[in-house]
Amino acid sequence: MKISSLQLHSIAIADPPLRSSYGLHAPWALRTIVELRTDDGITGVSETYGGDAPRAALERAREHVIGMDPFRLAGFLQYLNRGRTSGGDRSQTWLVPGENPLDQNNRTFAAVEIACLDIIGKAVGKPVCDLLGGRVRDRVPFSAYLFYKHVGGGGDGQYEDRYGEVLSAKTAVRECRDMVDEYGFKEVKLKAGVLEPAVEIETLRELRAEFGPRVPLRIDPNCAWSVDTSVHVGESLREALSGGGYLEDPCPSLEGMSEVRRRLLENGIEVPLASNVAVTGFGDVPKARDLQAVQIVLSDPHYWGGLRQVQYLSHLCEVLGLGMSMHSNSHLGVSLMAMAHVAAACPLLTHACDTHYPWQTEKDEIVEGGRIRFQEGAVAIPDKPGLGVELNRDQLARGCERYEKIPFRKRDDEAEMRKHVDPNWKRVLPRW
Ligand code: GKR
Ligand code: MG
Repeated sequence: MKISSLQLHSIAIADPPLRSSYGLHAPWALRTIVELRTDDGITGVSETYGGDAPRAALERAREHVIGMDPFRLAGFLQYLNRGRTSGGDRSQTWLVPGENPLDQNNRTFAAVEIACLDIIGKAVGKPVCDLLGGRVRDRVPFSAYLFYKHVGGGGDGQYEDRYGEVLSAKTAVRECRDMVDEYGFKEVKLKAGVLEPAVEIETLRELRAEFGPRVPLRIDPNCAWSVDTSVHVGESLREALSGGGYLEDPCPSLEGMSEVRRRLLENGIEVPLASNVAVTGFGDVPKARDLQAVQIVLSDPHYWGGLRQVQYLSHLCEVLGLGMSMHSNSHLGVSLMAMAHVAAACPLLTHACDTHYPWQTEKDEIVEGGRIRFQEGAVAIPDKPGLGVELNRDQLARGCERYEKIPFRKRDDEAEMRKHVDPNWKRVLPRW
């Protein structure tokens, strides 16, 4: 079997004005849908970061991908990394996920690997998770991912603004209630680093009061806090984060997080620290462990180099005595299914995975049959071969049309913040 065609579909999907310490989400999020076809007529798909740079990197790989046997993937990673020197800052401290050029090979490989696994699954009649050694769970738990936001549903103004403005503790609790009632999530994450720490502390406490100790909470300011502020927040949230919660990337650098952890432990506070900003590759994991900077590593097939790499990461975390969960970015159903398949096949998955999926809408979904359903906060692994999804051609074409109409080709939350909220806004770390 050989790959005979590679098609790239750049799409735009409506995204509400969500806030984070990176800035503001643009009205459209960009994604690339990768479609591979084999000489015997099997098609495989994947979804990855959007815009010019990821597409150009996939274009550069075309020469190697065409003619490649989809079963022979290891050589492709070698090919991408030929002549590459290690080093450089691959963290997501300063660049939003998907924008660090040093990580592009992993992202390119992941996009091709996932589409190849979809092909292989269809060829042998097995779901992708069962190609990865087999599932250890049939249903993959995801968490409610709360954002502070401005009014608006994103896109061209024709999208429903389901949650309205959320810039206070009270409105965040309302947002959470709505999401939990609709999707049945059993864990909750708050994207923080947006409002004064006192308001974000209040938000977590109110969430705890509303949902009780059986719903673990996590808070992620994407490095917006100094070490002192992180320690203060950790102390203030001792109770709210107990019982399976965590503090995610409170401040920049592994060294900073190590100090936060040490000072919290000295005060008898056990809250674990998680990271997707400082730990983005295998080389970071032993250091994070040795410094006791990170107790939970956030995987993500899109930039850790695909599904198998996430499985290796799960194993490594287990060996090193760390926990593992999964990071996300704005995405549609193809990504959701790739995340679900690999999470189903990871023996170690200590916390529900993140997902931005509730922030996107049926109107933009490109998989046949509409949006993937959550049952009790989990995605069930379908019995179909491969990823278990097919592309809806009309919806895909609409996504491509939207992409052609919009004026930007990369995610730039800082620029959006300056355009819509504060003309002088800059990403300052730590902000508080
Ligand atoms: O969507 O604004 C966002 C998030 O801040 C996202 O880009 C982060 O990568 O979800 C992410 C995280 O956990 O850091
Ligand atoms: Mg994070």
